[in-house]
Amino acid sequence: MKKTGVIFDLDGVIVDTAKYHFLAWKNLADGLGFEFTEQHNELLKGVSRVRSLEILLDIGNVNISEEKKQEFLISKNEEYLKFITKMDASELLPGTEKLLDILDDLGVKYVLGSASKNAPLILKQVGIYDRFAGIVDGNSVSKAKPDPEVFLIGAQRLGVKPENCVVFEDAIAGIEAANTAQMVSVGIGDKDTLNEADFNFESLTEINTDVIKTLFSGKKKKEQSA
Ligand code: B16
Ligand code: MG
Repeated sequence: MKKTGVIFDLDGVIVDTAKYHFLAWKNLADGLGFEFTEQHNELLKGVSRVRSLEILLDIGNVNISEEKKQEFLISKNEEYLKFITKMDASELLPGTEKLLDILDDLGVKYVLGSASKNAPLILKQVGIYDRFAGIVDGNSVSKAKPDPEVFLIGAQRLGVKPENCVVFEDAIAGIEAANTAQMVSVGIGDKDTLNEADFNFESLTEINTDVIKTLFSGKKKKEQSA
């Protein structure tokens, strides 16, 4: 049997940290005197911290020095950490642990492929850090999604060919990255938004052993329905 592996995105797939990013970014925008809404926050999903700040400053039409930007990146992360350090296993999104159990039973290894520099801390807080064969996060990559770098490094850590990797992602940029890496892309969330994915599910609760086998069959959704 071919060697297969799984790569998980973090925010939006395993945990919902977007709500904490929102509160921390909103705090910064409030201080700068402009409104930052939940709709604005959608633009930051799956995007790196630096790029998120640039988008936020554009929304507020704010021009500041590089030095000030560095200051804001630090203060936003300090605010975000106040929420993250209170997280526990109850914040795992439904179906996560069951899916990891299925993969363990099948002998399929999995790694994390996230833009977050806080990924190791978050996985420790929710109690699943030790289960991963590797962590590829915002500290290990030089190019952000939609560049495939994060997932290609993930495949290397797994020792699995890219085409035999399945990626679970909730962001358009992440699906694009997985597709460019020639991996099987699985969109978790709104299927209209993630219509470039090979397969779509509302949440990880829908993934059982049979589904996993289908994902690894290499037969993509679009080819199946053709
Ligand atoms: P940090 P993912 C992403 O996580 C978030 O979706 C995105 O909103 C955030 O800006 C990014 O991580 C960086 O996070 O500030 O903790 O380094 O979806 O790639 O797991
Ligand atoms: Mg995500």
